[in-house]
Parts: sequence; C-alpha cells; structure tokens
Amino acid sequence: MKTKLLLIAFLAIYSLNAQTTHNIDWERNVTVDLTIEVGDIVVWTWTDPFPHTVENMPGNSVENFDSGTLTGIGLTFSHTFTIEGDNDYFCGIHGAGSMSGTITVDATASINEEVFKTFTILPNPAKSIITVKIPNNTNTLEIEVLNITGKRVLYKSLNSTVNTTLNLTALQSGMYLVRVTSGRTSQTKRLVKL
Ligand SMILES: [Cu+2]
Repeated sequence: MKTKLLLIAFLAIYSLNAQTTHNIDWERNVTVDLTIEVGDIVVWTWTDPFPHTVENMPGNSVENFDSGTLTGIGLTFSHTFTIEGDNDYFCGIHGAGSMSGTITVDATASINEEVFKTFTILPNPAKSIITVKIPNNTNTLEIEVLNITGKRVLYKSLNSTVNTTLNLTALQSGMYLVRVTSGRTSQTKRLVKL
C-alpha cells in the first residue's frame, strides 16, 4: 500500500512537463538576472533581516507583480511568469541602484514535445534488453532510467538517434520510469523490470 502511494506521487512528479522553479536570494546589494521559460516560477527569499519589496518596474516589464513590504529572513515571494518578454524588477525600499534584476521569459520548447509523445519501450515488462524507439528524432537527447525513489540508475546520451537499447540486467525487479529529455523538455514512461 505504501509502495503504491509512493508510486503515485512519483508518477505525478515525473509526468509533469518541466515547470522549473528558480530561486533568488533577496538582500541588499544584489542584482539577479534570469532567463526562464513561460510557465516557470521565480521565488525570492529574504536572506537579510531588512524590509524589502519585489516589484516590477512600471513601463519596463510585461507582467505586474508586487510583494508588498516583507521583513524577515526566510520569507518568500513567488510569481509564475506566463508572458514572453522582459521584466525589470527592483526593491521599492532600497531602490533599483541597490536591489534589482531582469527576468527574461522565453517561449517554452514545446516543439520538442511532439518527438516524445510517441516514444516507445519494447518489450515492457522486460527482463534484460529494452529498445527505446523515438520516431523522427533530430535532437540531442538524454535517456534516463529512474528507480522508485527518483534516483537515476541508467543513463545514455544520444545524438539524432531513433532507436537505442538499454541493458536492465543489473537492476532489481520492480517499477521504473524511463525519462527522455531534450533541453528542458522531457517525457516519461513507466517500465517494469521482471
Ligand atoms: Cu530592499
């Protein structure tokens, strides 16, 4: 029962398409520029004891956000960016000369997702050798096999390869996930090792 719950949690985490969380330590005299993708989250964490805000620079940002004044180490403010473009931000208390940055939001690499929707694992369940088939692949890909705790147990990097084999002989019997990644886009499928 416990294993089943763990598996459900595990699948929920790994079947989501990459929504990345980016962390910024927010304190006096820092400038932090980031390039992220649409849908990513940025979390600012207060790392000194002084009052600060995080707010977009009016006229120089495509999104609006404002934390209000927060005081205390460990407090956070987060914003999910959903629009392509640049967002200058600053601390309204200490000013842009002391605390500022730019969040550049790029389109997601969703084109690559088409590649992975159809990747197949044969045979599955499998005892030793599996073939991973990725139709029409022209990308550099990483293939990983993860165990139920999320630990990587096998890894292979490929260049424009459509079929590759992995040897599972050394793995214990049970449930695994096969994850294929190109850049920041990944797709995951379940694999049973006999
Ligand atoms: Cu400040």
